[in-house]
Amino acid sequence: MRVFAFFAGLLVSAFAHPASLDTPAANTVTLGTASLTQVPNPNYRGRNGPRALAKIYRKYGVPFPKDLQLVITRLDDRDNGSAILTPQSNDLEYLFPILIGTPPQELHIDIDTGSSDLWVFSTEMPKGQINGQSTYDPNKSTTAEKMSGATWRISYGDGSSSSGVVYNDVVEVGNISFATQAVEAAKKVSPEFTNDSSNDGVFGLAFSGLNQVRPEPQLTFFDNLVPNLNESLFTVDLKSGEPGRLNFGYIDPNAYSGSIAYTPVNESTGFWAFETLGYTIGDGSLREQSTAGIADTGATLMLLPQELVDDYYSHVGGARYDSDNGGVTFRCGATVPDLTFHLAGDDSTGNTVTVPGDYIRYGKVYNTDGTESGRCFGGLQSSNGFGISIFGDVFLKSTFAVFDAKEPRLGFAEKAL
Ligand SMILES: *[C@@H]1O[C@H](CO)[C@@H](O)[C@H](O)[C@H]1NC(C)=O
Ligand SMILES: *[C@@H]1O[C@H](CO)[C@@H](O)[C@H](O)[C@H]1NC(C)=O
Ligand SMILES: *[C@@H]1O[C@H](CO)[C@@H](O)[C@H](O)[C@H]1NC(C)=O
Ligand SMILES: *[C@@H]1O[C@H](CO)[C@@H](O)[C@H](O)[C@H]1NC(C)=O
Ligand SMILES: *[C@@H]1O[C@H](CO)[C@@H](O)[C@H](O)[C@H]1NC(C)=O
Ligand SMILES: CC(=O)N[C@H]1CO[C@H](CO)[C@@H](O)[C@@H]1O
Repeated sequence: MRVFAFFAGLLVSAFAHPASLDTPAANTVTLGTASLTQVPNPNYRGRNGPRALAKIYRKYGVPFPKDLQLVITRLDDRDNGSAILTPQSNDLEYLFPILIGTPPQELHIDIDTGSSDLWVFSTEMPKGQINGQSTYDPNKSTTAEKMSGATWRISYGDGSSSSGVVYNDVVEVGNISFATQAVEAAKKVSPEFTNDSSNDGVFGLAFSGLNQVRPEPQLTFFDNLVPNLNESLFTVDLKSGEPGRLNFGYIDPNAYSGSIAYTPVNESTGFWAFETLGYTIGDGSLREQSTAGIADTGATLMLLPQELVDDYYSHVGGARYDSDNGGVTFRCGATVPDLTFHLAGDDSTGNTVTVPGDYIRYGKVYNTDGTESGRCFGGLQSSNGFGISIFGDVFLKSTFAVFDAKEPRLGFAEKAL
């Protein structure tokens, strides 16, 4: 049995309001809702397609194909984890600030709808694994309580893992807080987290069934909040080149235009799994081909079935699988069509999400000697080996997304201009 006292544990600011100053005045928020705006990641080293792809393989426990392994080894040898790429304009990365403990300690984390653990860099870790990240220090929080006997471990596809112990502590996210949230303090993180010097942890927002705390799995921050949220949902509004926003408990009418089209979610795997019915490339005709996928803010790219990937890139001049980079690349100057997904759950024809071609022109790739190649890595790659498609940030930046835990269902709408 869980030891949480859901209601007793909840501290809700009486007049919580969105943190951002550019919020329209009409957007008045009451008890049981919260809003959090991203902040820029100052240490972002620029887009790296092969590394972004490798990160998704690691996360889903899928072994690297040989080409990808070779390119990652080559990149590690060459740039030694240090800056080499010059970030392109419009190529910025953002993180969410969260507060843990009393007095509050601020950490900058990735929100991840593809996992269910809230884990952070901590003072339990050896110094050598910390590389500029902020750490959670339970000794400096008067409300931290170690959860006796509880441990966690997350294993990745390359054989590495992160693991640690668990504290119950106050967690505040955008003016809403929960007093006894399970905060998973790392004792050890895998090297790619150490290398990512400004990301202090991961904030899981998939279903709690995937939580990795043992012996007793813990609830996500969102599941802890649900009894006291005005509506049992959160919305994700990621943007390209500007800060995105995460809202709990309400749908901001100013954040989208038109209507929200809902599609059912199968939560049995613990993921926000849904299905698309077909797709359209540019202004072509509808191809009816259903695709089962996961809405995952913690994955940068979009991974789809090989046939769809091949079909799509047959419309991009010079696109080809590029063994030197472990994925599809094309000339950066090529015309890249939009890709529109048609979704289940609504008989109206308006139930679509369009990913702009520009988002599929993900980032420059380099020759093996480090010089510019003039080619770009595709934001769309094959999901071979995954068994399911991954609708990552390339997709989610294209839409206003509602993660509704009640049905459960996902809603998509056009972003407000
Ligand atoms: C990597 O770079 C750091 C400093 O930039 C240096 O101290 C270290 O020795 C290098 N490691 C390798 C394996 O080249
Ligand atoms: C907290 O303080 C105690 C006593 O100084 C120390 O043994 C322990 O390692 C500290 N824990 C952390 C997480 O820093
Ligand atoms: C992290 O950086 C180090 C050097 O700083 C490098 O040797 C290592 O391979 C990198 N690891 C990952 C997973 O990026
Ligand atoms: C609370 O939810 C109801 C629908 O369940 C909605 O009508 C109302 O506007 C919501 N209030 C706020 C403050 O979002
Ligand atoms: C939900 O997913 C599970 C596991 O993949 C599958 O067995 C089940 O049939 C699915 N349910 C529906 C209604 O699609
Ligand atoms: C009312 C309230 O608690 N406002 C706070 C909301 O959060 C921001 C930063 O996250 C604070 O600056 C506000 O004071």
